Amino acid sequence: MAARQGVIARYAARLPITPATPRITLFEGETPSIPAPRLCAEMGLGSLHLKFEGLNPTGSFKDRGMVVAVARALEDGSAALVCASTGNTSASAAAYGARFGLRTLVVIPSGRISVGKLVQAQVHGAEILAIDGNFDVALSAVRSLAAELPVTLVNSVNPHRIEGQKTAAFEIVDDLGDAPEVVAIPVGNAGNITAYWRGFREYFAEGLCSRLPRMIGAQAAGAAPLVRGRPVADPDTVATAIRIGNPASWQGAIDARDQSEGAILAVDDADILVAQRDLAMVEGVFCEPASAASLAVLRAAVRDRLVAPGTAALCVLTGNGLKDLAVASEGLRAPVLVASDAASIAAALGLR
Ligand code: AN7
Repeated sequence: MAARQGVIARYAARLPITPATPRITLFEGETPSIPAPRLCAEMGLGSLHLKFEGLNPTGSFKDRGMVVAVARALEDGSAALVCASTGNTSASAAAYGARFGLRTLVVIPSGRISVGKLVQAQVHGAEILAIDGNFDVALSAVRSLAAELPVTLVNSVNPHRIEGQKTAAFEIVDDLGDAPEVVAIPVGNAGNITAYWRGFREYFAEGLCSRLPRMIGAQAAGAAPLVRGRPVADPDTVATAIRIGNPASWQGAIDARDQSEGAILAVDDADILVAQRDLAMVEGVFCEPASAASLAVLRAAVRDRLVAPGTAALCVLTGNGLKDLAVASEGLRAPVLVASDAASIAAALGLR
């Protein structure tokens, strides 16, 4: 295995960088596609891998696109990064801003991002404002702000974000030897499904994979504008990362769905939470609720026969489970208090 390089150095020839673009990195990307044999058997699939993006430096896939956006911002002499966020974009922007010397300005929907993500942005020194409105309102506000001021918008409407994120598709093919037949992926603002589809198409066009995957997108039932075919004014879901009612990359998601002969389906919060727990209990991988929507949608697609037995499938797990402990801890039993001697511990465990 070659030494870690990070997204820009590893895929420089396939990214929108110039000789003057600084080759920055926090060693993002190069995340594993982890085999999930027990969930694979449960669904009767041919293979199942989990692309665990929670292992990126700030714990989500956002770092792949952020490094490219920040490198270009530095090249352009920008003074600051600005974003709206459901949490992960702001955590990533704050880390890269801190490391590479740019102010980071964040607008979040008040009370609706996980504490872990908010604290990440805070510890990295971002300047954070909360609005009494949802992500869609916050994004609209920062788009207007960035149009008027010499700051760089680092939401996925920044095309360099999508370019960086497409490298996850390259890695899947590089690691597995070909594209999966089906890729299940959560969809919020729809930048990531757009990026994966672009990445697979670029590799396919160069003959680096023999097939294109069908893209199966997952939206939370209470925040499913792409499934309903119109924006949702008041999106709601336990998966706060994808609590988005009017995705910026709407057309990108529709193109990925239609060109790949895939689907975008709604999954209930209850099914998302069961999927999160199953991934942790059965495969040893702890992802955040939005990420678990990919397993929930794959299960639904298998059940509804959209995905046939024997298929080679992959779920994109976009963020780390440690991001949102409040949701994950609901319904868990507290540790039993015992005396500190071995006999008491053994007795409490039923070992004698
Ligand atoms: C864990 O951080 O929109 O469809 O502001 O954090 O590309 O938006 C996060 C989105 C999936 C959806 N999984 O990806 C933000 C933000 C996780 C996420 C998505 C997000 P897109």
